[in-house]
Amino acid sequence: IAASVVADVEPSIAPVQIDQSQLLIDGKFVDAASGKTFPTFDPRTGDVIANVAEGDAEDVNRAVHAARKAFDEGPWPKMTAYERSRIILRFADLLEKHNDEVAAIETWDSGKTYEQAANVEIPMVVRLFRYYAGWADKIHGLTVPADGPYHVQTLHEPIGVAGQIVPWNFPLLIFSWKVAPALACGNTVVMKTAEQTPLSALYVSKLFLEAGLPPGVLNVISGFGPTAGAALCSHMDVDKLAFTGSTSTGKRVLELSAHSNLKPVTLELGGKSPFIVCKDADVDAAVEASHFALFFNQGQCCCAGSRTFVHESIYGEFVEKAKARALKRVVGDPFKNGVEQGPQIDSVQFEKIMKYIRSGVESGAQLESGGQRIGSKGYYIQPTVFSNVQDNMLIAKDEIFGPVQSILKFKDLEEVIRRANATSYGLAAGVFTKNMDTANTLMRALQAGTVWINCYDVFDAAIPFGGYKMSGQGRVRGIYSLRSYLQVKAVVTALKNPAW
Ligand code: TXE
Repeated sequence: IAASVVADVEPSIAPVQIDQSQLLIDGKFVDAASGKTFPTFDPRTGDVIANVAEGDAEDVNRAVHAARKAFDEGPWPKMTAYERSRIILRFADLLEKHNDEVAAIETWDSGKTYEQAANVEIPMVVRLFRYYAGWADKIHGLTVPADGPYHVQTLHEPIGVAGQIVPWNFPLLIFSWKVAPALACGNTVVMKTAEQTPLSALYVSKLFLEAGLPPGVLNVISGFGPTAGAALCSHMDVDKLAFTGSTSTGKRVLELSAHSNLKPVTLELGGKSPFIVCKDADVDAAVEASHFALFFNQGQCCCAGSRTFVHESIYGEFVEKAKARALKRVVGDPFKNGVEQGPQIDSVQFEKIMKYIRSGVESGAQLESGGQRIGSKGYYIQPTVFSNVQDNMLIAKDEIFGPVQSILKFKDLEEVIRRANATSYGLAAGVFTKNMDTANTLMRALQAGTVWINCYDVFDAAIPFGGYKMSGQGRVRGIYSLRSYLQVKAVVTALKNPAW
């Protein structure tokens, strides 16, 4: 089986100094109450980058207490919205200034390419904080024309202490999707980062303090899911939860909320998104977009286009071109220029992906390219393409979360709509066609929180993102995210003189 282009997978020198590894609680960097630490690893080698403080239930409790105080006693929700907005904008300016250092930390801790981190992700984080800073002083209620002699208005108030849990695939980007709207609305935050990637959030925590964020408004806990994460979900003083991660952990988060204080929960979970290439599509553009849709970020995307459905009339041509594109993909040290794909995050994900590749072969899919590990150090996997994939194969049903493209064949539109929707997920979908009627039919028929037409993975601070079905509840980004960080209070005042 042909393999892809391999750049140097030997690691280049680590470019930054890690000088923050403690927890952020109440405006101070502190050790865990237990004194414990845990290692975070370089996915290029499996070597330890740093030991960071390991927060658990006691630290979560301290952080929630600080966030509660900052919410109840102020100053955060009591500040003017304009002042809050200015602090968030100052933070965005500082982050922009430190873009390259933060990007280097992100690459080092997660294995994503430096070019992607420095030129796309960190600038998107800056943009997103500016977007929500702009909302802070534009959040207001309505005057409602109710029956009877009453003046009725709604107040849009912050909910309180927001508990937030993020994964490792886009550590700082997903952090921003959660922290920015929560702060803009006047909430305070306890953030639990992913145990694989704690470093970038700690780095930017310093910038928040430098920007003038008052103590307790943002607290950052590094630690593990079943300890720190679960403690946050079941805490009686947390008023709202936002989670991004696997569907099974998302269910656990809902259970913990139900068994404690019924705090509202927003969830952004897994996916098995269809990417549909119709017979009239521009094949070359569709090949490139479907390649990007699947292989971007080492295939570790919740919205990866992981079921490539191609019309039978162009199937052979498409498979050949998709294979050729995968063979050209440059895999190597993510710090090197021109590298498109770095290592997977860790040995657990690596083993999971290799198991799915074996399952694809065993179930009779045609392995067109890749399928093997690259090198003997770190977690590099060849860009892998399967053709002749059938709907009932595991590789067509489960979220692989790795560089494995599955190409399926379809005959007509009704059939592909039925098959595309025949999944418990519903995060995203891609459509490639030049026919407006086909695009309109698919756009309305697909059960997905985002439909990209003749494009894929277009993200913007203003575009809402989230899932249908078991891909989640609620939306991040855009105006829609504000709703989940606000309470609506109806105020009804009897009128003395209804004539006026
Ligand atoms: O996810 P988890 P994992 C999918 C992807 C991946 C699989 C497993 O398919 O292969 O999930 O990855 C915290 N209470 N996605 O194990 O467990 C955990 O510490 C509270 C898709 O990394 O969901 C981390 O901060 N929190 C996804 C976060 O949950 C708990 C991105 C995510 O970890 C917890 C990542 C608990 N009991 C994985 N257990 C996406 N939607 O993008 C764990 N956590």
